[in-house]
Amino acid sequence: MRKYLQKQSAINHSYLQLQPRMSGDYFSIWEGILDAATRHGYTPTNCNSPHKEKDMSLRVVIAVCLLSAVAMAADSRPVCPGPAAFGTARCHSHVTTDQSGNPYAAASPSGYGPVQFRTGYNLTATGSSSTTIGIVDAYDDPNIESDLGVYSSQYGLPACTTANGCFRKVNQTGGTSYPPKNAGWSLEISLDVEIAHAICPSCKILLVEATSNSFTNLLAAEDYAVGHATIVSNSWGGGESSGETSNDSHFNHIGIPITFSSGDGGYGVEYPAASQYVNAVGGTTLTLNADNSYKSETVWSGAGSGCSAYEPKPSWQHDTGCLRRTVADVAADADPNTGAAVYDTVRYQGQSGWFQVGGTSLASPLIAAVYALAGNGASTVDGSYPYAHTSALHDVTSGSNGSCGGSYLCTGKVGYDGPTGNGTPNGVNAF
Ligand SMILES: [Ca+2]
Repeated sequence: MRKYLQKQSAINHSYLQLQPRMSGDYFSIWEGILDAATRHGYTPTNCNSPHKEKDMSLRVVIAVCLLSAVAMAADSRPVCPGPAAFGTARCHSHVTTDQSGNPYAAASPSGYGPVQFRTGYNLTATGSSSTTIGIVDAYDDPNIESDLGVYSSQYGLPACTTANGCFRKVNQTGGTSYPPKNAGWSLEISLDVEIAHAICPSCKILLVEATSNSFTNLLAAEDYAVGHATIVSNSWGGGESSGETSNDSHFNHIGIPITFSSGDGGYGVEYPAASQYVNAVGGTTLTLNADNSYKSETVWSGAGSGCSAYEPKPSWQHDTGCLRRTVADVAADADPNTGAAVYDTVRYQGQSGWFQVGGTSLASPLIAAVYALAGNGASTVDGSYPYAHTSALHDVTSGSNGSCGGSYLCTGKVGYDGPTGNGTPNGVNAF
């Protein structure tokens, strides 16, 4: 659908005529097309009903619609520059862009909000104020607390502020002398914090800002987060290296689930998602019904997956395609086209306001917050729990994130597969 729209919009930037030929249950097909167009920012106008065209087969149906492309987001781009240089990490968020490839922001939200994610993933609990979701990112977002306030107001969520004890922002040693501001990482921080609050509105949030995107600083921030949070979410990574297992001690904390986004470059493995001690979170394209209930999911093409070159295989992984650790363990929505509405006023590429953001950077805080809702983290060992509770997950069985000879390592399959692990949340019982 997106490719079709983009192709058409290259011809006419303001309006395009949508005129698909349909057979079968054409009314529901037509409805689906209009729904997809709307989700991509088009406003359908001057539509007629599907009708059979006289000169063609009786099974062929024509319907016509003009779609206003005013609010269209054409594609997406990585928020952080990359690939990450050796010894550094990049954030894994992707933001939707306009026709010129620039990030697109608006005065009102576009993309999924709390109701969509919570209804879609069958999440009804609101969490506990004795649970703290730790979020580790690089650099400072000076506006995060006020931006979270706008997000909460927009969606009717409880306020989460320093004053009411819900929100806390610290540097990597727990102090309040913050690192330099960074626009890309600020968008990442907005995504992480707002999604954590959306999914677990009663939880506390601890944002730990590393001095830079070096592993040295990010791991220091990780240490602080693990010492002061119940669950820790991370949406960053870099290439694997032979010395990586020497950093694994930072993640070896039984009873504190640590989530890491699996990457945003498609088939391939990144660290720390590769660490045997973390929950590697892959990505999907999440489609919802009109009432926001779950409809379907496929592999998101950008999700990282595959065999680690260095990490030992955890005892709970039984797939046969990797001698060592396989990425991922679980997954959640990550496609920017079905991405989250994110409010960020730190001007990014000339834009501020409501962005639509995806990447496995969205999936990681989402899964961390589901762990928070489950309230069971202290009983879990690393990423093992979902492997023993797959009946409470949606199994993703289609889509691909690259070329691997059609194997489960880069292809959605029945049961475990690389890009989505054991699947996505269907309630909290797998966490
Ligand atoms: Ca699967």
